[in-house]
Amino acid sequence: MRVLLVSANREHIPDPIFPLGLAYIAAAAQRAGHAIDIADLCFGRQPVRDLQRRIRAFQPEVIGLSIRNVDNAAYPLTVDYLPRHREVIDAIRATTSACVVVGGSGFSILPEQYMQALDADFGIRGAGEQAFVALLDALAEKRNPGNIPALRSKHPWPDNGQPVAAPAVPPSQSAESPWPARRLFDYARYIRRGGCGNVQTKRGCVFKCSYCTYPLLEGNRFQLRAAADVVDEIEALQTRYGPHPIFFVDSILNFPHGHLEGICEELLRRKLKVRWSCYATPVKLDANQAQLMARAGCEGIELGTDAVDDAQLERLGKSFDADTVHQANRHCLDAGLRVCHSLIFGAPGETRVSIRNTCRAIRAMQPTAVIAMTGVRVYPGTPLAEQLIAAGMLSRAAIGLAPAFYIEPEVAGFLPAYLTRQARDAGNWVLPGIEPPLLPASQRMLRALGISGPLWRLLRFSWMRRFSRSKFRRSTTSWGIPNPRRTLL
Ligand code: B12
Ligand code: SF4
Repeated sequence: MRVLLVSANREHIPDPIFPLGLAYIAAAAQRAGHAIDIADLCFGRQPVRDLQRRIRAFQPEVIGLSIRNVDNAAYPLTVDYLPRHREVIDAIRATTSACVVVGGSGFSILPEQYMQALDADFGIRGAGEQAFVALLDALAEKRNPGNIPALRSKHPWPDNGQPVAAPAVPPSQSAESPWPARRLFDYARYIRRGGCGNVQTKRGCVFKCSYCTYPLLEGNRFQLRAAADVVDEIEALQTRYGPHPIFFVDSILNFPHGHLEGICEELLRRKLKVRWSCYATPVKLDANQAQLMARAGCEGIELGTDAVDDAQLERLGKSFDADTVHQANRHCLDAGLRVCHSLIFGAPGETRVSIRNTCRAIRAMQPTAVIAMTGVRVYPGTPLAEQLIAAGMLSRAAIGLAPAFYIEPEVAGFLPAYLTRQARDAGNWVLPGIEPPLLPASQRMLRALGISGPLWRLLRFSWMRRFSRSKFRRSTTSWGIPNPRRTLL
């Protein structure tokens, strides 16, 4: 079949992100023998018109639309991407009668709601490689695709009715899975404009943090790739596109123990000089692990700390305590790694005391940077959503397309001003919901100067701190509109 794959993401903040998921889908569909073309809406001046031109030229039978983000997950400056996704679907419908299949992490968080809002023909929840190919094959043969796990459909099937909507089945991520088909995209432009490429070494997460969607999106067990296969992919990327930093998109790279170590040792064995960064958990992040990461080219890690107060960590369902955070932070700084702590303030049970404890502890740890969220985004299917529903604070129907946030009422009035003061005093804090980190123009300028890798690393320099305070903070993102439609629970 002729299949046009469309990446709808136009967000450039904190960086334009290469659509890795869609590149996996492209590779799988191409390997299955389908003719693939790509429309990436990230960079064009008139992306929707470009898309229509591409549709007219390629005449696709199927359009696969990738929706990565539903909103920017930040409060109070929430940016909702749904109107732009609707604009894309409307343009597709106005140009072609091709069948539209929607997927991606954004879609997968709210599949039923998105099916309705976008009036798509099909949707695929979770990992899409196998399901998309199975659907294409069925459409090509004009037969009922049967019980494709994770499939959502608008159409009743002529023979035996609707396919059964089974829960998403975790993807197979074996060494035999084709690597993402980056050559069909302008990957080099993402390196130039976004400062890094991206690679996935595993899927899933076994932890159960109360608010987190990652286990729902990727499965609650790990599916690991072999270290040699991961490093082959990195090596091929460096050869084809020249040396460039890599962000590992895994939920957390340093767990389970041994996986990251295997990749680092393989990078060292091949003497591959590549700078990389990742998300990590403080769990079992000891001196050996930090030193190995630093030797293997790691330039910075984003620690999913959330809080540095034992009671609050427990309420968030974290699997570590404040002491573990302190130790992990020390091991990383001692090893020469840059550390960015991600924090969430205002989750259920938060008090002024727990907020102050976290802020005091973070100050003492002297990390490179801090990204602090005001309030917690409530996603359907998470333990947090279930907890709020059970407590009668939220109805299931209320977690819909309008982004929903929770801020503990006791601290709701106090939090924004307090965090703003903390950020101003420290200089290396980013508050995405209050003061978005960068203006698109400033970020473009830094990239044009040849600065690559995560930009939060620069917050260790006083010039960057001054620059970011005076020039970077403005209430906008590159293509979203601050949205009053969000709900505060
Ligand atoms: C790594 C990551 C980042 C990194 C990316 C670094 C990099 N260079 O790649 C950073 C930190 C920069 C980042 C930033 C942001 N992120 Co982010 N990120 C992730 C994360 C952990 C992994 C994304 C990824 O690459 N996955 C690997 C690929 C292979 O998987 P995938 O894209 O899901 O694709 C699979 C399926 O979705 C499906 N699929 C994809 N497309 C299609 C299309 C079709 C047709 C089909 C059938 C299937 C299909 O098949 C694919 C292969 O199996 C996800 C959470 C997660 N676990 O998914 C959040 C996530 C995508 N991010 C999210 C958000 C909100 C953001 C930000 C807006 C945050 C902010 N305020 O700054 C920004 C936006 C940046 C931008 N320009 O878009 C949200 C999106 C949900 C939402 N609320 O909208 C997620 C889901 C996390 C969450 N809160 O739940 N992010
Ligand atoms: S916050 Fe991190 S460790 Fe916790 S469930 Fe999500 S991905 Fe896993």
